[in-house]
Amino acid sequence: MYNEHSDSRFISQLTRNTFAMVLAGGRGSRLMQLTDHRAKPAVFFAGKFRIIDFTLSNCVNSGIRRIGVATQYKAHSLIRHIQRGWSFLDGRFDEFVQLMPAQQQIDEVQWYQGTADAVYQNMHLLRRNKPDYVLVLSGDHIYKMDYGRMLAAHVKRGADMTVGCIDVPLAEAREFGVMGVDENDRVVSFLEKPADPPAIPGQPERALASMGIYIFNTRFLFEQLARDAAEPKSSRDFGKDIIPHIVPRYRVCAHRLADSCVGMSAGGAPYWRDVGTIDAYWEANMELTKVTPELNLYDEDWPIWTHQEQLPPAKFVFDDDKRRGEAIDSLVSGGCIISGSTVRRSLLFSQVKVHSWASVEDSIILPHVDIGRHAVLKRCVVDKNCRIPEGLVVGVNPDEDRRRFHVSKKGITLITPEMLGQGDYLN
Ligand code: ADQ
Ligand code: ADP
Repeated sequence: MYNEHSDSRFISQLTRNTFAMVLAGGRGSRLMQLTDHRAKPAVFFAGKFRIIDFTLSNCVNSGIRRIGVATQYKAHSLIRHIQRGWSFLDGRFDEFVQLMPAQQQIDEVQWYQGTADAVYQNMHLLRRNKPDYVLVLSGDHIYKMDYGRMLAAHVKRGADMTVGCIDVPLAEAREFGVMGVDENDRVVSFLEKPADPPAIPGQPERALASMGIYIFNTRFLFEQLARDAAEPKSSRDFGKDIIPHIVPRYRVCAHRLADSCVGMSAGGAPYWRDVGTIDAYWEANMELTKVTPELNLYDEDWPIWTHQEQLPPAKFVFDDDKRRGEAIDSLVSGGCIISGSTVRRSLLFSQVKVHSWASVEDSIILPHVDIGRHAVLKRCVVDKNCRIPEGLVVGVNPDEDRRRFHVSKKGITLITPEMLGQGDYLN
């Protein structure tokens, strides 16, 4: 019989015995110039966070507090963020976020190859922590999930490995690992990014996609990584090599996000976003300006932790000509000043200054941006540190925008300091 008390004791014991490995080394090149200088997990999101904060907060809120972050590509900004924002865990209780940069620990010829190699090369660190379970995560996605419930399901079902999954429209399934399951959600087939993905039986328009989240029994993981490392043809990737090998041979179970999702609205689909392109990034941020967004950032039971600078409150100024400085349907962070200008349906990260007569609409303005007088920004993503010149108009004439900036398929304009001739820090 279900007993709430013993069940939560059971889960907290599991989470305490788990080590989370967050893979944060991928390139994220479809975010264009936003990832020229920083890895995708370090990209800013939701007015004051970075993408990786969501995964790390899920760990901490789930009670998994031994966390490694494997970094590789353009890691400086990510490392700085983690050092500043994630050092609050208490080593006295054996809680930590540890950086694991690719350092040719095992193989002095190669950096991390695939995702499995990023874990394999850190096996000695994992071993030292003696966890019963290893939770492999990606630092690339936005969602709120209680990993404790996934761990409980993994253990109760006696699985060697459990894969987190979500059902997606069949047309989008090609970008994912796609699974087939039996009536007990045991995984019976796995195809990495198939050209012709199989549908869920009885649901011809949907497919079961891997979220790239895996729980392994530690010993089993070590055995599989060592076996794969001796395989000359392997690309050392979980999706391409490890999972297809183990599915027919061992007990691999699927766990649906809907069963562990936090704060899902009644009847709603679980929230999970890969903000991998400028359009997806813009849409997911814009969604937060709606009256009731799908992603609730205001849930006190599931706080999103981040690095936060000490800044004065946002300020809204009636300028000398009695023009109101206002922001409507917008998220405005600390240190911003909106003076005699209008901001609509936009997100202003910290220390953004909007000067008189300027207008900002449907835009994402990253930290430390200065928007000059009479500037007009519509459907833009403005990168950190840009100084928008007086009178610049963007989002009105697409051909003109395309000459100076990057314009996405859906017509979102990305503006970076380099595009404005401000790329050199000495200027
Ligand atoms: P992809 O999204 O293509 O597929 P991949 O590029 O392998 O995944 O990256 C997964 C995660 O690992 C990302 O967070 C990335 O930053 C990180 N990463 C990639 N290479 C790395 C390296 N060498 N070192 C450190 N970190 C690295 C995967 C699965 C699919 C699944 C999708 C879900 O293979 O089966 O459907 O994730 O998004
Ligand atoms: P973040 O807060 O993400 O670090 P920045 O825009 O300040 O944002 O910098 C991102 C990263 O890129 C940092 O590691 C910074 O040192 C580096 N960087 C920024 N601009 C340049 C540039 N023009 N050339 C080389 N590296 C840069």
